[in-house]
Amino acid sequence: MASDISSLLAEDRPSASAAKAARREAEIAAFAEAVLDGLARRPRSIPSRFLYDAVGSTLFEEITKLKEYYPTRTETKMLETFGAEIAELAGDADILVEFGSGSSRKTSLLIDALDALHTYVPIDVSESFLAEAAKRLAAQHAGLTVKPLVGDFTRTRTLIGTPRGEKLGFFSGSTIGNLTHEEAKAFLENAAQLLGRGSTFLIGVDLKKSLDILIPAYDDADGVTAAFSLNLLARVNRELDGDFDTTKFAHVALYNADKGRIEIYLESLTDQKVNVLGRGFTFSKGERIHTENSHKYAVPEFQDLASAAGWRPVEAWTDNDQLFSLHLLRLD
Ligand code: SAH
Ligand code: AVI
Repeated sequence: MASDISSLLAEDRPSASAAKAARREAEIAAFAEAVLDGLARRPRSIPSRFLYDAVGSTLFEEITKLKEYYPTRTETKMLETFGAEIAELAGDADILVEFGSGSSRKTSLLIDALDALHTYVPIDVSESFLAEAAKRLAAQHAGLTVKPLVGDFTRTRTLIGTPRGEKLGFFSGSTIGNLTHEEAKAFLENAAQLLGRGSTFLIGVDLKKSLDILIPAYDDADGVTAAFSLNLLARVNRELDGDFDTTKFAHVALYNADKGRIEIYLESLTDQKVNVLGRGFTFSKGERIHTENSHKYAVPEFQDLASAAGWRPVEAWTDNDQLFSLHLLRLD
């Protein structure tokens, strides 16, 4: 990203296409640095935010519809059930700021429940997907001002163009689980700066559970999650002049009980050499690239993390099957 965050509202100005091109160039440079560094280090790893280009965002939407992937339908049902209670506790919030908004589909439930709301600020790194979702939300909710911001939510330092007002933050889908505990704490501290004193923050957090449920959610029978992971290598080929043969890597999802997280890897199926931006990388059969973590939390464990970052836990809801949790936090 050229700066921490950019407003898609700039699209209305004549310099819009130049700003968009600059953002794209900066994002490709960041991707190149992450891939070249990540493939050179041991163990090899590439940060999960690069999974979300236009193709990756579309594949993630497919994941949310899988029978094995319980988080989206569970959280949606919880927002339907507890929406009024959440709105009551969020008080007079008139600005909703969503981190990693994706399709914003669940957000409509929250928007409908919040009477005083006039502005919605979705933040996402996946630019074209964000622009489409913002347009759809504005069309669905008459009178709501939608101000999309494109960028990395771990590096967002200001909410440019956002009016003053009482803010409710929203971080859905357990995307906070894609951050390590240290990264999640730093994210929550930064969000406190962005949202300000008196604000509330609603966070969807996946619960620890049996591996019979957890593993298929990250390794589905139809191979949609595998396609989502492998798109990272296809993205390297598209954007960084790479020559990965995606049929020679396999998606691997395993649970690390010590760290309480699903870990996702791309594993080389053979000895091979791959080129990226003119640099060669050799892979032995079985060698892996770590592409994602998805941390799972018990309710008190997440409340402790939030408290350590300066947020006061106000309420936590879980579904009847104890699959997922919603946390409401306040910044006093
Ligand atoms: N909240 C939605 C989408 C979850 S998928 C839901 O619950 O269904 C995760 C979303 O976060 C994607 O849209 C992805 O593009 C975005 N994302 C991931 N890492 C990001 C980062 N570091 N900065 C900004 N957006 C990020
Ligand atoms: C976006 N995030 C919360 C998803 C998760 O469950 O960790 C990403 C995902 N990766 C594979 N499947 C889903």
